[in-house]
Amino acid sequence: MVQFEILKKSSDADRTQSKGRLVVVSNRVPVPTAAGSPPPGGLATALGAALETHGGLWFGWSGKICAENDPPLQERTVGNVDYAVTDLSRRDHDEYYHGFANSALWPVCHYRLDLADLSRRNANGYFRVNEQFARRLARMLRSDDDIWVHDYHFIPMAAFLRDLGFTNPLGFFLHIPFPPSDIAAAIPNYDRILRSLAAYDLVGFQTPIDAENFKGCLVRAGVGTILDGDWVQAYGRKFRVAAFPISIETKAFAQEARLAEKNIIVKRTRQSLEGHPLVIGVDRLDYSKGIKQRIDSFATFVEKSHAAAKSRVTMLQITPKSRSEVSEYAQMQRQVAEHVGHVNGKLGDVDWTPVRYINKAMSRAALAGLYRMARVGLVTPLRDGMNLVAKEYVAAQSPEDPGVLVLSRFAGAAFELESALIVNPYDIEETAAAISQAYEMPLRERRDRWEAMMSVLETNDVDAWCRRFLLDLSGESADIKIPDKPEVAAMSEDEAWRSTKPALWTTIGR
Ligand code: ADQ
Repeated sequence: MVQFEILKKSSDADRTQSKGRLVVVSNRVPVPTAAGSPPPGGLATALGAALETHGGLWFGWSGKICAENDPPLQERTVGNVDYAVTDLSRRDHDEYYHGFANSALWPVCHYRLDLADLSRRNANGYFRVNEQFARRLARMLRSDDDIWVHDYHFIPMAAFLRDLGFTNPLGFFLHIPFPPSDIAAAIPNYDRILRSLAAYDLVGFQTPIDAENFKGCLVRAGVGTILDGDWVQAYGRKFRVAAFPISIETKAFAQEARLAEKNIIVKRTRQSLEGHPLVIGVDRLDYSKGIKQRIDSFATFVEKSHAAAKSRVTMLQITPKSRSEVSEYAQMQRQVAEHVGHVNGKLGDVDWTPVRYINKAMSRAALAGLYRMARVGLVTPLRDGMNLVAKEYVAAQSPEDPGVLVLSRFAGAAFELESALIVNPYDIEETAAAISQAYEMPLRERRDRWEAMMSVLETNDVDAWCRRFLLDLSGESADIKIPDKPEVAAMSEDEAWRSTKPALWTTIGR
């Protein structure tokens, strides 16, 4: 066992900054390769920049499966950043990644108990792999490191590190939603999951509702007390719980969209449309994204709107396949493809395919250009932590002639992008009406709505998100003395919405 006492404080020579290093733990790690890597996404760029500034270590899974049971650590240093990754054995991959993370935590956190594998079969694998990762990480940690763990794959990381003697500031950010207690309690080993989250100093969620849901879980389980501000006391520890809405590289994405006219995919799409208007949807293939309902809403819009049918509006749904090894995903792929065929058969003509459905990943430049070309952006997940596509669509628009975002109220992005047309994605008629409103919206209103959303994205870009989390993490520790306060009941979902974003609350009613 690695004991804290044997970990030396790093010498001044070890440190590139006056502060300690930043250590990021995430399931996938964008290790730069000698051959050159594909351009990283916004999150990787922001975290990479923070790591480069502080000096740091990025640790996680390599994304590969290997035949060995105890695969070695693969390390690489680029600039100021050390990367350390490990493969997973087939058994670990099946139990930890596909089994518990993607077949239990993912569906439950997206409010889909009907799709969750709620047996305890894979839970042991999940905790076992987390312990292995924690032990490996422990060997590389210094006492002055700040550690930032990402997402549902690594919830137990802090608890294992605490067991190994680490008292470092430990932060956690959940990229996906956190459901209310009556749903969350279905997670196998629920109490251990709550206890594991309580081992962090700062637990970050995408929205205030997710944060309130987590606090509500602690209170309902009788293990936690809500203190003043963001403070919570549970399982004998005091820690903070807060919302940190993730964002995109707003300026860079807008710039990419401005330059994308020349992109070959964008050119080919424009030519093929022959001047007909475009509606766009972009998502990983996942049941949380509401793709089938979206296609139904678009079809209803086309059926009801004479103008839309006459102008031969086209919906482009770009959906790279994901997690095909999980049976729900393979089944969904078949269902969506069949459904698109059915809609096109019913509504299309010899020279018009109303829905173009593409299972391809695209470059960021191509996506940016396609977003900009689309008169309406359809982002209608049934449940989503944030949904960066919504933010990318807004950032990509032309200020002179912006398109309109139709956004699910169940996407975390709805908290910030109040000027989108907010819809209930389960309500096909309502969403179809919103598409129609977007399609016909006058320029003045389109500009007003876009300017309001863009100003939010310019203030809260991914760098601001990253800075805010790290400042909050480094400015506190479980040792800080805070006065005990009487328990405050967790807010209800309605109260949380109203207290945080009154304007959105009224918008949703439309
Ligand atoms: P995701 O579920 O993957 O992320 P999202 O936030 O929309 O969802 O991010 C998807 C990203 O993939 C976007 O940057 C998008 O551009 C890109 N993408 C989608 N389709 C693509 C395609 N065909 N080709 C290339 N790129 C494509 C999880 C959570 C979200 C949360 C994010 C970040 O589920 O709720 O917003 O993490 O925290």
